[in-house]
Amino acid sequence: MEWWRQARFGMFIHWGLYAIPAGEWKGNKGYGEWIRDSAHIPVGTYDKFQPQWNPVKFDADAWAKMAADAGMKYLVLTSKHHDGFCLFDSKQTEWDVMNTPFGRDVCKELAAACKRHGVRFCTYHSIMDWHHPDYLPRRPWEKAERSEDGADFTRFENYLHAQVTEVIQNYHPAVMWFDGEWESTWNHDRGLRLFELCRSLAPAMLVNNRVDVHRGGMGGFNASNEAVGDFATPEQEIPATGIPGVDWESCMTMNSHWGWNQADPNWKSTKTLLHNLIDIASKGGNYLLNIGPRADGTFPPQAQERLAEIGAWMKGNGEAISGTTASVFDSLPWGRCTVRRAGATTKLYLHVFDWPDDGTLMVPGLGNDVQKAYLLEGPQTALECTRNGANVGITLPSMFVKPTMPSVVVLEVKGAPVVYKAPTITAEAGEFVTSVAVTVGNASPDLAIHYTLDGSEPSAQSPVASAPLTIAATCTVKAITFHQGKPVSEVVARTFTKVEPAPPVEPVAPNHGVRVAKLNMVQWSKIPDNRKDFLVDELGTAPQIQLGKAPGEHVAMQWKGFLDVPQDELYRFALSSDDGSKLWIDGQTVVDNDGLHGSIEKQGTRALGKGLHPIEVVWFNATGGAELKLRWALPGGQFEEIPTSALRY
Ligand code: FHN
Repeated sequence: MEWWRQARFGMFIHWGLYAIPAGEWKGNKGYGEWIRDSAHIPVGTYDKFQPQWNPVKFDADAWAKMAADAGMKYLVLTSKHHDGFCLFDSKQTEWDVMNTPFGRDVCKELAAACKRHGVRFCTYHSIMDWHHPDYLPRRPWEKAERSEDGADFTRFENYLHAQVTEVIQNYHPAVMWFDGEWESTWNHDRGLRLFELCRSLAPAMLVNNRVDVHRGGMGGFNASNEAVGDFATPEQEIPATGIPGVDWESCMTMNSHWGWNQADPNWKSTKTLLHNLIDIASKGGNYLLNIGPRADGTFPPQAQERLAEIGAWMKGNGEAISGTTASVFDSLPWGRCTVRRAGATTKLYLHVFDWPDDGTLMVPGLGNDVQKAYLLEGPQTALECTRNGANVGITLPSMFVKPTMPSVVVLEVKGAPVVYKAPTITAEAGEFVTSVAVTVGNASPDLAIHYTLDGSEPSAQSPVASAPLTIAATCTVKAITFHQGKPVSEVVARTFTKVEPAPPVEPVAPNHGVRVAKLNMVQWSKIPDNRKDFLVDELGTAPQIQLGKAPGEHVAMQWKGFLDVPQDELYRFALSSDDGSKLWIDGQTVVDNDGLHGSIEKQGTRALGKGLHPIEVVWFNATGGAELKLRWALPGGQFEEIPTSALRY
């Protein structure tokens, strides 16, 4: 991952037959790379684009150079998008770029050009395939024309593996960027097999999390611990914060379309694109910025113009992006921060979006003394710094006109950054039956955190937080940050409450397992309260609360029985599903993961007495992926599936 983390910035390229109609079909000009599905173009009609494919102006070196000059360290090309058309020479199909008047291997030429220009070549490969006869499901509007009869998804999976093998072995991409994983036929097991194929063929090659089914929608972060993939993939959005220890990349368009649309006027300004790049880097992520080349093989002029302007900014400021790590500040009113450890020194790159009217840039809560301060671009003239309590003010050069593009001020400090932040008080839950482990922490190692457990205000004389605390009686933890003997944050507080476990019930429940029923879920977007009115069919019993094979679409299920709780404790429950699901224990809602959504996990807790407690789970799937997983954990324990031995009916 190291090269990828250092890169911070890559080029996405969506190119294929869809560039020929350029977004227009029968007078509608709003299409992109989805045109065959969105415009209901029959596959036979769409096939007619193949003999028209002849991008005579395609120049791989020009593309790779534009990426390199813009400061992009890697380039992700669609080897195959959802229409199934391959931009590489595939022995598995004639539906590829070699069977066109162009007759040249785009992936091969671009991979070679990227190597010449120091850009890592990567490939986007769609799992969903609207052309291969064995891919299921069909587009709903073409089921009559393209019967599903004879379609064999396992045969398609073998085709997919064969093509991914071709791409890896012939073009050696640094990243396999999968997509199109959201339909009902793709699942975790298939994702795992594809992930393991990639790992077996190219152990050092990265694979994104869309090889699996847990990215949880456009937010792109894994919503389940079983998910595979090397990085998360938020799309068309930048997460509010980064997540320490989690690698992620935001992919975004330059206008409103991924594939070329000649009528799309919504080109983002270069200032916006730079703000996105800086914002993402300040949160520890990568920015994958998309180009949709035209049918003749050229980049749209608007894209070329923005790439050049980004490149000009990166020429003077790229040091503040490539190779940096996330900001040490929670937020900065005037811009963002990226960080670089350089031996005994740390460089804080302050990206100024809003040039302060009074010419003083205020850096909140910086504990380090500033060794040097200067503007990164230009002569690096020293800037004056003055400390004002916990803050540092930097006197900026007076400007006749405020800069429109971001400016970067560099602060060099000795050692690790020391940022005054309030302590964090974390625990698995705010309630407990016997005890709970509480961690009082902070980001900067140079700071001391003093705390009290009796509700009094912490002071320099209060104990210093080091190891996790074991709380066994209801109490309020209060904590404050000190630096060199002085308080440098506000006091934070959190109360932990000892609770009585819910009493067990005494049913006649001699059997292990649960009862299962089918519910009538027509048009559900969420689980109805009066769910017993929707009971359709008692299906008998099951050993655990889980889905059978290929549960399909437009379906709802209910599992009911008793949970056999081994000891008085506060239990944690994790319920992951696509679409909605809910967990009740003792008739109380413990996890609400309801609604129409991709595979996401929600958690809840309940204090339970040793013995039997009524348990009920309801799940439904409208369309697309189908998934349900219920797990539980004791305090401090790992989540695991609820065994049959703990279920009774
Ligand atoms: O359906 C695709 C879309 O065409 C495009 O490829 C984006 C970019 O990652 N991904 C999917 C939409 O989430």
